[in-house]
Amino acid sequence: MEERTRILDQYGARVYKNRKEHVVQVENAPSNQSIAANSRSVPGIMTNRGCCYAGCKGVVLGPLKDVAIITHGPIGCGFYSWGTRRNKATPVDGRNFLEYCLSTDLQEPDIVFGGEKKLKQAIREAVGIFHPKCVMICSTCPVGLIGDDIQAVADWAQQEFSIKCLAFSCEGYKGVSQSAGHHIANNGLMKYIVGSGDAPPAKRFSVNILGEYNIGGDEWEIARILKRIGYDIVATFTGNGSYETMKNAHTASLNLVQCHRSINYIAEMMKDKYNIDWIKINFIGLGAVCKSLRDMAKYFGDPDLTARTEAVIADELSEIQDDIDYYREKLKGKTAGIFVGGSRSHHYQNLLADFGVHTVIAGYEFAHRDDYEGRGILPNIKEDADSKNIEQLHMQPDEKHYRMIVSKERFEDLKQEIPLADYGGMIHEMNDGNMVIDDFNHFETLELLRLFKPDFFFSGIKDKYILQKAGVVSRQMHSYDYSGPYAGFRGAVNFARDISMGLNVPVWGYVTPPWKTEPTLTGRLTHPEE
Ligand code: CFM
Ligand code: HCA
Repeated sequence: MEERTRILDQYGARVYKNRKEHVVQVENAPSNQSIAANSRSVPGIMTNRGCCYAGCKGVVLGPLKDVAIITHGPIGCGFYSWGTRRNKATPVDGRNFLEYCLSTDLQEPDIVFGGEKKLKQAIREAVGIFHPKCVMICSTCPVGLIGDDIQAVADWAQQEFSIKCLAFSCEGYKGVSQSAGHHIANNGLMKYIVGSGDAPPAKRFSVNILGEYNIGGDEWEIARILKRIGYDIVATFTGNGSYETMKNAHTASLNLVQCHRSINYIAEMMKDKYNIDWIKINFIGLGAVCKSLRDMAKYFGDPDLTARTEAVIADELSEIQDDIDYYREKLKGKTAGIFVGGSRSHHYQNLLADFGVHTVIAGYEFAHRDDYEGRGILPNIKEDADSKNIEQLHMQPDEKHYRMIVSKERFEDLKQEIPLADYGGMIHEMNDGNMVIDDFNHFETLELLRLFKPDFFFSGIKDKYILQKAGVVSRQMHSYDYSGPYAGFRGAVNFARDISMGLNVPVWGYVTPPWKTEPTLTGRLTHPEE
């Protein structure tokens, strides 16, 4: 395949050997091609990946609005994870801890003499000021290197203040990316929080939303739709979520998995421990939302619920039909590239397709092979030293709360119809000639622009401005720049409006770059003897 060869041929032998496994060009779609993923980046390459702490504190735990999360480490890590992800939350009793960034601000003497004292002091202050019911400690790199016993400090805090205190050893260097941090966070929530509440079983049509982080308000829009149909949302992991609601997550009847990458561990563990099924849903894209709602209705198999689902879908679609037609006219036939962390590059292809935009290049920063190739590949994935480093929990059925929601036979029947405990991955849905790149880097990004000339390139802050300078419409698909929600019905219209604005705005025509009118360097040509 031409474009793949043209990119890879520019690498030296060693880098070529590594990268060729991570770069795939789709042939014979729907394709079963395999791809290398979740392995170490090539040293020295400008990867877009983040770290384990980012995945644990920044992504999974950070959105919990009633938990005082203390970043144990030098101040930079806490500061960088303060509000940048745009995960929003509705205050509880007028308070919302997301506004704050708590950190021990370790200094050199603490690195030399140990940081436990400072951590205890930070917890004392946090408890004194905020009176949280739950405190979480998240370690950054130096803490693991100096060996502070954060678990012992958490145990001390539980006794001292009669609160829940959890310690997460999510030092940045653990694993190969954010992904390790997701797993560590999932383990902690499952071990110490889920199931610790004593609420009675939730109503019949009750769900947890897993892997939805309320970026730009997505969860609010999803909850609006689900509530209209008549669902009860017990807990969301973790967008607009809370310690208080997560404690009773075991009472829900079904788990909905939006971001498979960051939360599949909890979905699986809740199945083993409580027998709660999970289905893969996608609330990004109109077709995807409708399909997800219908799949949920099939799971419950209740005629009234099914009728309400259809009525809400019809009503919501009719409300936005004019906008959809308008933006489709403006966008159809355009092409896009999308490179985000571990799930959106797939989800957003559905939304783009709703408006006639074809995704021609896509990839993830840190997804695993199952996110690309589907869960069928799981038995073939070999564990390496980096993945073995992260604890794998095995749950036993809970004596009190393990319950039958659908019979085994019905489960098997449903499995034929809806994505029950299954995810098909991204590659299968891409077309011939499309390129899929794992752990994409700066050089490859520029090559992709040159070779595919997409109208849109959706990625993150690390390359937003080089894309713009290259004259390509870029939108951050992590934070939605300053916009959102993009989920659900109304979110789809916001998305179409934003990207159509990017394409049709005349503003660039009014700007003359300075280098067009004045030289960036001035000099004088002289003869050496002068
Ligand atoms: Fe899941 Fe996410 Fe993503 Fe992710 Fe992320 Fe994010 Fe993302 Mo940024 S949890 S994998 S670790 S959908 S923070 S809300 S946008 S890279 S594609
Ligand atoms: C993270 C968070 C991030 C970064 C976004 C970006 C987010 O991975 O640490 O690089 O633009 O969504 O905020 O993915």
